[in-house]
Amino acid sequence: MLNQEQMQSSITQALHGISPKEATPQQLHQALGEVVMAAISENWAKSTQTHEQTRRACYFSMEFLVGRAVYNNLLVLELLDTAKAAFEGLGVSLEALEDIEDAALGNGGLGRLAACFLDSGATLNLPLDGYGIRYKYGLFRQYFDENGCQKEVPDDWMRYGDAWSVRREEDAVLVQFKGQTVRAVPYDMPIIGCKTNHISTLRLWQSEPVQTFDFDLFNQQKYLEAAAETVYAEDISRVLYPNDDTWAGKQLRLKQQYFFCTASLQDILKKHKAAYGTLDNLAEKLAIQLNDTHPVISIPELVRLLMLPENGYTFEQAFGMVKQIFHYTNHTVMPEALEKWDCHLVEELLPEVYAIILRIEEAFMTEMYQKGVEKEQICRMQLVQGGMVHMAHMAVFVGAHTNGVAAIHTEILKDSVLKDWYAVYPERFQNKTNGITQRRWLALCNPELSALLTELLGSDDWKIHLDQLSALDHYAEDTAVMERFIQIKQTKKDQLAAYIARKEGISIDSHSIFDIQIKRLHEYKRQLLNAFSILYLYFGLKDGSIQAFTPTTFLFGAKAAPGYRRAKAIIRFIHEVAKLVTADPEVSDKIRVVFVSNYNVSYAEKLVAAADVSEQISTAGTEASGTGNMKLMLNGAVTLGTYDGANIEIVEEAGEENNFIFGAKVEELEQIWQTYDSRKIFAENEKIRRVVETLIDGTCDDGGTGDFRELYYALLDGASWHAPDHYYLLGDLESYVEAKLRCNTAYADRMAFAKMQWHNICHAGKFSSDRTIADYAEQIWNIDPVCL
Ligand code: 26Q
Repeated sequence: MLNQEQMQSSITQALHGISPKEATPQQLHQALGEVVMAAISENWAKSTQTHEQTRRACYFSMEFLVGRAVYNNLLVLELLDTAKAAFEGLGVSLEALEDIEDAALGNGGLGRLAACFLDSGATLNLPLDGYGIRYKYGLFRQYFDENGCQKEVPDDWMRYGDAWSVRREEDAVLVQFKGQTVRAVPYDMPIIGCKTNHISTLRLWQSEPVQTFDFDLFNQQKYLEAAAETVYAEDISRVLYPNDDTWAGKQLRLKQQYFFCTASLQDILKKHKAAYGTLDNLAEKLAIQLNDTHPVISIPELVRLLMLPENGYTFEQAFGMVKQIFHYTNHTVMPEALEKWDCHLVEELLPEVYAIILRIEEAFMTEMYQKGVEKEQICRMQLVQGGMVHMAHMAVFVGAHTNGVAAIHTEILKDSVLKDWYAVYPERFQNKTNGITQRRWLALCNPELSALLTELLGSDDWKIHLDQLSALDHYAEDTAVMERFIQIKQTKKDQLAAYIARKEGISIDSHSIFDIQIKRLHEYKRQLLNAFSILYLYFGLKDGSIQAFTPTTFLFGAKAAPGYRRAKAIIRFIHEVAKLVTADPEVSDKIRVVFVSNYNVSYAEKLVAAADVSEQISTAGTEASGTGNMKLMLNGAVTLGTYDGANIEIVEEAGEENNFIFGAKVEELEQIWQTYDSRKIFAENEKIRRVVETLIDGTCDDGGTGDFRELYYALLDGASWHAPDHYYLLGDLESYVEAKLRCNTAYADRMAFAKMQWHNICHAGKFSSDRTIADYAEQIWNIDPVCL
């Protein structure tokens, strides 16, 4: 493709006279981006054309958490070594690009999943493209003040340009709200397949004014007013909402949703007409996957567009097409996350769309009566209910398929959350267990382990066939190989320790166990349970009830939604625990606690590669799937977790004996809740009481805010919206600590522990997003690979 010399001279050219040694990392990045983008442009254009001329799938998502593009793109193009050499040839280092910011256009799991899916689609040669929003500000950057409180700063990720996007002025479309019209301008990012020439597209829409300036106002010297339209228009794609898993009925959020949905649909229809000269075969050529309910407004919008005079379909015709085109993925069972929009808000902003929603509701009622569904059940199922539009109901009713993201999650959908729907439309429900791309989450983040795997397999085909790792399972009995694995893990831990020393100013012992919990901060994910278990160990070590203990570093990485008080209180509490153990010479060589700041995709790449133990401790039945669990497994961490989400399938694949599973199961919890009394545990179990009391007895200081006391009462007395200890922390604490200690003891035999880790790596094949996407392609989208 490009050799070192060509790359070197192209970069020099792209620097436009700036000498490489004087160039900033951002300038080097920009230049390298230009060079690579030019090199792929032909394959990209060909792929785009092919997609437009075949049955294809579009992934609609409010979030694509792509992370840093530069290293990944070089990796899949097999240009990493070339680029390294070229940079060295110019007297600079490729590592300078470590300073390049992540594109954090997503919150967490759902957004990162969308990015992994596009990566897999490109690699599998599937005609699959992504559509979303080009937020000016992605997820906030996080730091902690001197008290361990989270502070947020805007993430101005394009400050120095955006080397991996192309603005496509010619594809801009208009978006109309009642009383406001804006222009949607697409920026395309290439999604480069691995070991193929195929390149897919992530098309992100940016909101701009139709007219930049009101010249009349300008001439009247009303300068602010003259520019007001610009400000209002740009508001729409200005910032990513930083909550995940809680819904708030904000008008701007609805505008964002409609903005990118209509822009994407208009774009798809335009391209379809150009390719086929008609929309009659639209349903034959198109599948749209809705990433949660966030893009569900697409459903009435597509009906509306098809009914426009220029397209000329009746409601019945349009609705018939739309029912075949859309498919819906559910990502959560938490009631507080379900999107319901106030009818007045929808009608006010989008009167024509609202009218279509009412017609869909009519069609729903007709169909239910036809099917003889009971009246009460129909009422529970209505799309419009209590003055709200229930987006999940619309998605299941109109969508051809509905899927959950792990086996247990799909079962929960079928027998509780969407039970009424499953009874009427059982054939619509499917499971698609999530996956992750092994390109970023092994090849890129762990080249040392990758090299070993490639050597043992005699090829690096595992990069596109992760199943092949199962052939390496027997090396668990090969001491020489295990010793090399242990050495590699040590290298990754050394590297992480060095990074943490530099970034956080904290030195950790890289020979201790690295026990890692990295994910968004949520009560249901139970970071507080982890903190409690650490305190339990701490007191046990101090009073001598725990004797043998391998030194462990407990690492946390998490962002809390800025308005989520309890989540922020938990962050502060963990900082307090960290202070407590660090300051105590009796234990500080046994336990260290570090909360890393600004956890993001690039940080995750370093953490997953270095982990020994993967904390996946959500209350059974709350985590739909989890995907971090898979990333850690693939890099040889054992799972310390509950029977929840994909953990269940992970231990099914890798063996319960190679992981540490604890806690109440979903079926058990149903019983337990009938009589659960956290106060009773608190009263009867002295050790648990000791731990929980640290919230209020002065051991940990919340700076007089009362935030820790609030956590304390939530556990013991509950609140108006939740029963006491709603996530069963006190109930699971003993069995959790027991599992943690078992894990700690197991590690003392480093060789035996390495074998467990190795088995996890070798059985991670199922969790490649290549498998997930091949299943979507075959069982939902009905699309085939393309040839260029
Ligand atoms: C909705 C309305 C208004 C504002 C924000 C939101 C919003 C945004 C993001 C609601 C939910 C999300 C994100 C949810 C999410 O990330 N869910 C996770 O999805 C992963 C991929 O399937 C799963 O692995 C996780 O278990 C699930 O929690």
